[in-house]
Amino acid sequence: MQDNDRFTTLGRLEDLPQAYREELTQLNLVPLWPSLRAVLPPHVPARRTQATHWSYRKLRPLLLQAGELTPIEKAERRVLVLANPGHGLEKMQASAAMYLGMQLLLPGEWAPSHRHTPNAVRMVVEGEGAWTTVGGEKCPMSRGDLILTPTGLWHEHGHDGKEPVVWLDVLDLPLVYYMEASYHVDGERQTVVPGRGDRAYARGGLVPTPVFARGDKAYPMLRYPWADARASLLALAADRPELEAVQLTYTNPETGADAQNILGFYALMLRPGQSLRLPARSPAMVFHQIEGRTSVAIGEQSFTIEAADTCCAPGYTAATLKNLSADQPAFVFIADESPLHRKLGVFENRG
Ligand code: 1HN
Repeated sequence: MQDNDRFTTLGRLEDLPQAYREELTQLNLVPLWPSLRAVLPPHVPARRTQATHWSYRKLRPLLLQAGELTPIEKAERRVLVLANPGHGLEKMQASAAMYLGMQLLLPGEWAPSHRHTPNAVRMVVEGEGAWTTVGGEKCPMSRGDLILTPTGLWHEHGHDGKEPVVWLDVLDLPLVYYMEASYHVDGERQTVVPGRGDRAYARGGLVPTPVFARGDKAYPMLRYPWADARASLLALAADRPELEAVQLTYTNPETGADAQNILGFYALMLRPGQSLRLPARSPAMVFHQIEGRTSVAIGEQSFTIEAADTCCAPGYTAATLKNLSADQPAFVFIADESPLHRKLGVFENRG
C-alpha cells in the first residue's frame, strides 16, 4: 500500500457506537474524520455554483409585470434576483460571493435612501432619465454605465424619464451575509452636493491634485460612463492589434486598485469573430453582454448570450468566449471574485 493511499477511506459516522455519538452531540462535539473529505476534497474544491444563463428577453416581461403587481412602496427595491440553482434559489446567490438582480424603476418612482454594509454596483441595462445619488453625488444612468455604491455610502434611485429603467445589481451580499456583517440603515432624501467623479477623473493618468489637502474620499469615482469605457476599448484595440484580451479594469483612480474591495469589475471587447479562452482561475465570474452576441463555453456547458443577457461560471473552470459577429466588436461586462481571493491569499490561476 502506498503512503498516500493509506488514509483515503476514512471512518464513517455509522462506524461509531450510537451511545458514543449521542454523548458527543450532548456536549456539542463532532468527529472530524467522517466529514474531512467533504470539507477538504482532493485537488479541486467542491462548488455549488453552476454555469447558469439568464435570458433578458425571457425575464424582461416578468420584471415589467412586477411593476404592475407590486408598487415601489411595497418593494423598496423592485428586483428579480438572478439565483443560481446550484446554491438553491432561496439563497439568492449567483456564486459563493456574488448576488445578481435585475431592478426596475418606473417613471416618477423613487427608491428611498439607505446605506448598508454590502458593496453594490449597478450596470445600466435599458432606459434613460433615471439617476442614483450616492453619498450626495447625483449619477445619471445610461445603458452600460457602471455606478458604484460602496459599503456604507447613502444611496437612492429616482427616475425623471418616460420609459421603464432597468439595471443589473451586483453585490457581495452572500459573503457579507455569511460573515454575519450584513445590515442596513434607512435615511432621509439626500442633499445633492457639487462634484462629479466622472468629470474630475475623466482622463486616465490625470488625477486632481489639491495643493493644500489630499482628497479624502475612499471612493472618488462613483460613475464610469459607458461612452468612455467603450471608447477606451476601441482605442486600445486599434493601438494594440496583437493584444489578445482587449480588457479594462474598473479601478479607483486615486489608488489604481480595484474599484471596490471584494468584487472586481471589467469591460471586455471581443474583436469581430474573436475567440478568447479565459484560464481556469479560482474566482467565479459573471458575464453580462452589453453589445453584440457571444457564445460562452464553461466546462461542458455552453450558452449564447445576447445583448442584456447574463451568465455565471464557477471558479477553477476555464471559459471560452466567442464573438458571434464577423464584422462588429462585442462588448461584455465582467464581475468576479478576484479582489477577495487575492486579499485572502487563495487566488489561483491554473491556466
Ligand atoms: C439594495 O440596497 C439595492 O439599493 C439593490 O438598489 C439590491 C439587494 C440586496 C440588498 C440590498 C439598491 C439589493 C440591495
